[in-house]
Amino acid sequence: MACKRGALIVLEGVDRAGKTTQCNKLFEALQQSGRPAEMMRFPDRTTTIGKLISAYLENKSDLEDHTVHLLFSANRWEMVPLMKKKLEQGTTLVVDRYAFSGVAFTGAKPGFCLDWCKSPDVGLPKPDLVMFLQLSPSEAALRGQFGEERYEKSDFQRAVQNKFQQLMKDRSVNWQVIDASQSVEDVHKDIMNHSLKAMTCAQNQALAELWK
Ligand code: ADP
Ligand code: 2DT
Repeated sequence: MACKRGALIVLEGVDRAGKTTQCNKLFEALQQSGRPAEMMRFPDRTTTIGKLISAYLENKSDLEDHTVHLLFSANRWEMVPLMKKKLEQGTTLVVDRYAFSGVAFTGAKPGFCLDWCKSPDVGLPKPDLVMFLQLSPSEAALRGQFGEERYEKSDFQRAVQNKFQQLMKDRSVNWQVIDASQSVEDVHKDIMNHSLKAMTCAQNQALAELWK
């Protein structure tokens, strides 16, 4: 029999919720317990498409809103063959942002509906678990100022948070809300518990397609 597949685990949340901190901790904990794991993040700024996105986020270039949305999606699709290969080999992927950030950020711009925003990502590998790190804007502010990048403004972040709330109503996705105001260790414990469960379920299920 082929080896059991790895799980696709995504962390989402507002700016400074602790996504990167927790992706690192989950990845390390899985590796240390002998479970094959790798980390990924979107946007992946290292590819040709990712470099266009990075320049846009750093305000070094301007791109039309639909165009940049499609580039973010293309930046995920270009990784799909590698993601599928790793998952089939039994490696669990811990992913910092995915299509949900894509929809929430573009959907927060005027004139965009969620259905249009979702469509280019329909059919991507469906995560076995999406954890939303929930943190209020006031608590996020205690963790430092916004950086200099394009979307790092409080009004826009509030609109993004609303879009995430809409996306989380979708029961076809395994959303788990995590209280990100806890200590780093306590957040990690919650994340580890949900992840181990999802990894066990994933072993006996074929990889599904997102929003299909
Ligand atoms: P994100 O990737 O969601 O933007 P980061 O992991 O980069 O968030 O964390 C943002 C800041 O908050 C960092 O300075 C990090 O050390 C700090 N931080 C992360 N998690 C916690 C926590 N649970 N409690 C307090 N500070 C935290
Ligand atoms: P970080 O690299 O700091 O996470 O910021 N974004 C992300 C989108 O607008 N669309 C997407 O599809 C994705 C994955 C969120 C990246 C910024 O880009 C936004 C913040």
